[in-house]
Amino acid sequence: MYTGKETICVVGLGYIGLPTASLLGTKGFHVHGVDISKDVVDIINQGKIHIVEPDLDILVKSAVQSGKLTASLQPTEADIFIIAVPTPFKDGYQPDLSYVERATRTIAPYVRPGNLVILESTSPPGTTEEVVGEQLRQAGIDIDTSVYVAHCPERVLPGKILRELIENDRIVGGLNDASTNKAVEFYKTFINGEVLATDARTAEMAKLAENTYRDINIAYANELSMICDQEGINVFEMIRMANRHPRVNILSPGPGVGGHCIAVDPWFIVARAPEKARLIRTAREVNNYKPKWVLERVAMKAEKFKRPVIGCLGISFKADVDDIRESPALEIVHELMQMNLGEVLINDPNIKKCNGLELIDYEDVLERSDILLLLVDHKQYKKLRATDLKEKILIDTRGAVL
Ligand code: SAJ
Repeated sequence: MYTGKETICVVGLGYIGLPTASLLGTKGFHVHGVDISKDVVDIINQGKIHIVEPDLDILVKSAVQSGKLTASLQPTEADIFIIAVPTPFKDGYQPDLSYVERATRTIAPYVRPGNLVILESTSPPGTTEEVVGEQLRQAGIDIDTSVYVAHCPERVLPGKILRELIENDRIVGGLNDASTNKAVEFYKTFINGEVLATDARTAEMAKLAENTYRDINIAYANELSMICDQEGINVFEMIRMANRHPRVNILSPGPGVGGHCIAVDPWFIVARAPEKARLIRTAREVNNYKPKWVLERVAMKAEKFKRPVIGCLGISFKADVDDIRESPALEIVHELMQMNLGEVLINDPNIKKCNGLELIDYEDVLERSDILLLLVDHKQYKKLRATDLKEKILIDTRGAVL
């Protein structure tokens, strides 16, 4: 039985690993976090954070100050190991599982009989067994009788991570029943949601299916937005109307789909079943096309000016975060600069620096732009009113301005 006083080694201190590690630290566990970046390790050991997420700073500070959370470049022995490293895709949209493989190899020398090893990274079906299990096996560990190995996909929404980490139901799937039971027991010590038991492959696929469900629904909204534009219909108003039907809930169009999850995970299904995953692939293609469509709109509007000032509002992948991974807004900004239609001004209230881009004050962008291109519905931008913009042209990809 887990008492809540065990030692836990969390590998990967990013958007999932750090909130999980600090939460467990404040729940009484002794947590040791591991990351390959010395900067990240140093920042955390000072009780500070390297990402933007509401209230995470308070949690990390409290866990570090109480001595329950430490970080380093190397793992330590522990009762439970949690792997929370990235699973991006590489060329040809094939899953890149090298981080999971490397993380497992790094912890293997520290894993002892009776330990529980959990993979939280979103992974294609079979990864827990074929990558984590296999690496442990190669290190001489008997994964059938000596240790417990399970997958428990993270499901938290950036921007609401701390609440969802506790409240969301969790799916737990072990490589065998004993592993499933052990992992279920662990999650029950700190989660208020239900902990649902299954096998590792089902847990892996369920997570991919959740994000793919959202991607397909956003693709529908994005496709509607392009059709409505052609028909002279305000898509946001139309969706508000349609959603008054009791069984309809159309999502919001935007400049495309970004982030390290929804824009990536459907490809893991396509990679496993390229012939069968036709709807899933098409939804990805629709969402990937949307930034190009937005750029065409900007180019059309720019024709009215000699050399317009184009003000871009937001570069993160979604509202109220600082995360730019796979951001369609950033893709659009980069492309706009290449197109050289005019002067490009950029603001993002959550980002001060971004590889070579100059970000300036929101007021400056508002003041100087001929065309305002709203790419992210950050809360600061939602206060804008169309009537305040006078003769400026507004391209509102998110329907944020009333
Ligand atoms: N988006 C739209 N329209 C919408 C909703 C989202 O264009 O109506 C865009 C966003 O702007 C963003 C992208 O989609 O560019 C993804 O944003 P998101 O808020 O839908 O999702 P993520 O990537 O922040 O988090 C998702 C969540 N998955 C689901 O909601 C099914 C989260 O629960 C997962 O834990 C996370 O992926 C993950 O880590 O896998």
